[in-house]
Amino acid sequence: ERIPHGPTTDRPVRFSTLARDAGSAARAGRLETPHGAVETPAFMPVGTQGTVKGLTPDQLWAGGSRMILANTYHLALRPGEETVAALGGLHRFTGWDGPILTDSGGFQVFSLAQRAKITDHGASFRSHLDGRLLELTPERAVAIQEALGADVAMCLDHCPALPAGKDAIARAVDRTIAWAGRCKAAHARADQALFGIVQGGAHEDLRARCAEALVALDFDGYAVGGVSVGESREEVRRALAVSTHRLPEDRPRYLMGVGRPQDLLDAVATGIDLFDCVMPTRNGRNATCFTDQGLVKLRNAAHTRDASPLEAGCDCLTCAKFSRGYLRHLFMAKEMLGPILASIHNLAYLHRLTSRMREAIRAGRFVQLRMEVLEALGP
Ligand code: PRF
Ligand code: ZN
Repeated sequence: ERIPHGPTTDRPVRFSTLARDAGSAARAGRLETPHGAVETPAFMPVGTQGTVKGLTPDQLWAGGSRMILANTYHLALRPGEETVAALGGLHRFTGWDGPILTDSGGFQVFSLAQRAKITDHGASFRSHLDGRLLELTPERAVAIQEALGADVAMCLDHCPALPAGKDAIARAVDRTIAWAGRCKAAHARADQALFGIVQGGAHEDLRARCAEALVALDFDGYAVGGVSVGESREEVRRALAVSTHRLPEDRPRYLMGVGRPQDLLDAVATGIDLFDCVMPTRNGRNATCFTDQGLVKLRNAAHTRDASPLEAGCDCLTCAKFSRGYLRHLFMAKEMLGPILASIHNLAYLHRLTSRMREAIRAGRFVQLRMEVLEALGP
């Protein structure tokens, strides 16, 4: 029998806290996986189809990425998890031999699939690619993720579409808890971690109930889901605080699908360690770039003859070599290098932000850093 909250040394991923902030719940830590270690807080770029759009693994690494995310839903539909397994698993297949996390597919079923139907058994839906009728159960989500072979797999969860009444969110919480138990029972891969996902919307009692039930199941780490799906910033903050507060200190905490710089600062203050989001790469493809002064839109005519870099002091490839005027030209001429260079900068920006947070936590000045950066960024 397993000892609840036992030492993390016998786990496929190990988490240790290196420093704690005095003025908030922020912590700096280290996540060790079978494919290397990650300093936390850390941001994971999204490689939905087994590629972070437009960037090679070498470019990702050079820009500061240390762990990436891939999607069970997309890879199970195409090329199929058996094909990925036959080609050596996700690390060999993608050429990224650092840590990888796979999302379970539940969230994508609801956002992408057609006519998704959910029962206690699982989710059934039609593929958004060819209309095939498919079913994703907790057992199937685990089997696909075991075949893909990421370092971290996620439980199948139910993130209800908003707006939803409290009773609907309560039912989604019950289902998420039951599915987490089935995922845990089905999961057998010793070199892969399994994280539970806390749902419960903006309701403190539901978040608390979900977190407590998942903690009793003793996962390798915990995610906060159902956040940033259309709620107010205040609701996000409250949902986060109650969720993280109930999660064990000695396990990693991951906030799913959140990537705005302001939100990262808020979430780290509540004790979150990991993030993922399509925002840096999606914004990059849209000529929208993060800077400490807020978003810069590269298509703006003001940049036509601007010889300065996207962001002064940024050490990314884009800012080292190219002017705003050149970047604007690439977007106006629809050249593929534009989205690539903008994505490189946006990822480097978020990695630098997490690196500044790690340093500030270690130096006991996280609260000060958060205030300074939020003030410059604006709301
Ligand atoms: N559940 C899962 N993946 C997710 C989410 C969730 O709630 C979110 C919500 N922000 C993003 N990705 N499984
Ligand atoms: Zn840059």
